[in-house]
Amino acid sequence: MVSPSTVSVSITGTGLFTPAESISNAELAASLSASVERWNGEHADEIAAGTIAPRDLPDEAFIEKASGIASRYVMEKSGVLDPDRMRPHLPLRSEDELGIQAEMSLPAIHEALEQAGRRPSDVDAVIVGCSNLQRAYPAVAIEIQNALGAGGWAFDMNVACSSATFSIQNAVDALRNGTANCVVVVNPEITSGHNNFELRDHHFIFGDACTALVIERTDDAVADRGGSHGRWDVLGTKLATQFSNNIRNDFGFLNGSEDGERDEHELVFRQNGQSVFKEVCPLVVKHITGHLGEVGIEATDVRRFWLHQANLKMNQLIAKGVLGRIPDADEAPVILDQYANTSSAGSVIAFHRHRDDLEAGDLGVICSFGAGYSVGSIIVRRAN
Ligand code: CO8
Repeated sequence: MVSPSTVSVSITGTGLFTPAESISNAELAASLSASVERWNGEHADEIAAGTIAPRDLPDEAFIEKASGIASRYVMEKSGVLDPDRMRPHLPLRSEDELGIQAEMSLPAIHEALEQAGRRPSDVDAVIVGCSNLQRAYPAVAIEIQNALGAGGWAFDMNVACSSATFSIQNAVDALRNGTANCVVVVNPEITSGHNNFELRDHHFIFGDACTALVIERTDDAVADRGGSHGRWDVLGTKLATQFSNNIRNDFGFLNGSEDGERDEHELVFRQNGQSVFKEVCPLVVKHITGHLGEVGIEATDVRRFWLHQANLKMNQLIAKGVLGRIPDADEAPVILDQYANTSSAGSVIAFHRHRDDLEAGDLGVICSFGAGYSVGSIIVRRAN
């Protein structure tokens, strides 16, 4: 019997769904400013008496300077920009209608399957990995499996921003163990549903998108051979977690049963951004350097890093720690200027959009990092 660890596995296709609507920093700052100014006006007496502090206004220029983000896509824009609402309008759907996360997953999956030269009926495993799921059950992955007409099994999983790389590891394990033959990993991130658009520290960070990958045993791959997207052999996967409260969202199934009052800001995304920046960067440098060492690859031999897309300076610092110098956009492509932080989808969007120019034999690293803390790296080599 072939040992599972010697079975070669490849990424044979990727897909991306980008929502139709986009919000610029200027639009976002204007809507939050209107909300803050009204709040300060309503509390003018207390502010004048010094019993409460005025709320600070957002600054459009700060956003791009601090993060590298210029705009973000969202599933629904008018609700996010409405100072009376500050969250998307997502019409309630009946049980007979396709759910919104399944709906955004299907185009991304179909694109990935087309690249892989596969039909939906070839799929025998679907893993949904994303930072927030629209319901407890039935699993969104099973709904997608049904809508695709796929066989096998499906499940949902959540490791926040690292959900895609952790899903890829699960797919690779299933293929090596022989429990699946053609796995779809899909990351439907509707971050606008659980971002906090009411606080200037958080309102600009996230955007919506969905990515998909098809992963198969290398010997089974039919896409190719020499197609512009290439077959990408997985040389190694490595995951790590380390507990931290610096990125949290306490929304959950037990909220209704909890005795005691919660601050409503605890039930959406919140973080201590500076601490995350300081603590996660060295963690990721150590992780990638260690993983490359285990696989026997010099960092300088890596042609491209498709890093998690949260903050431009963070990515430059991480790549500098690994390479010894700040990389150019060709070595570590940036998509967060246009997409913002799309949680688990970010590094896969970078891989999807910036890999066709690489040549057979070129090496790359897909790497995610975020809440948990969690870090995941996938080392790949272009095969054709
Ligand atoms: N406009 C004007 N001023 C602002 C704004 C704004 N929009 N935002 C903050 N400021 C102010 C602050 O209030 C602060 O003011 P003061 O000095 O008076 O207190 C000042 O600017 C400086 O603020 P910071 O110190 O916070 O600024 P930084 O330079 O640290 O930049 C960043 C903030 C950009 C957030 C930066 O810290 C960062 O990117 N850190 C890394 C964060 C990160 O990678 N997090 C990972 C999160 S992703 C994840 O894992 C969660 C997945 C779940 C998905 C959730 C979807 C909703």
